[in-house]
Amino acid sequence: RVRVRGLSIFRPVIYGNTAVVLTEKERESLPHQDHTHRWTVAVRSAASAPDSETVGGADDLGYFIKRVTFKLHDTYANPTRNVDKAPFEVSETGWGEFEVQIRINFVAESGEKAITFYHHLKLHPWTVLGSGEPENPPLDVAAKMGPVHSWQYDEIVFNDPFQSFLNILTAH
Ligand code: SLL
Repeated sequence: RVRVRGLSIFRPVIYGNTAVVLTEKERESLPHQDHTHRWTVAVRSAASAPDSETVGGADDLGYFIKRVTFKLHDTYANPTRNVDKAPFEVSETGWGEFEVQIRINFVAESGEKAITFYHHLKLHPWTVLGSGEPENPPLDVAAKMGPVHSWQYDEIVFNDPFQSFLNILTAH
């Protein structure tokens, strides 16, 4: 296996979450009635043109990512969620914000070690109300403000990649 010395190649990604306030009806139909939000945490390509359905490109990371492990807060049942194909995302309901550990494993041909991102799951928007200080508005106000989005851009860099992995990367 031959490394291409001196070469760096990167793939741009975004990772983060969207969240919406549950309606009264949705809350009543859930096993956990204290849950207030539905959210999706995801890793997506930043290379493809965004479409109207999703932020970023949902489906084109699978050629170099083998698995994404989302480690949720311990209050969730089975907090370690493995996703083995695109779209690399987890959707849940809940009531609180917490830090999600996002571990990315690359395809075996890459010979690359896993990398880890951390994302603060964002549920509550900020507004400036009467007091003049930024604050999280009450749920009914937040519901009218629409979905919360919290995304970060990053570039996954591969240094001295194996020739075979470079071929995979550049074929896409
Ligand atoms: C907080 N430090 O106190 C955070 C913890 C935990 C969020 C937030 C649902 C868990 C379940 C859930 O939203 N956990 O399924 O009951 O704000």
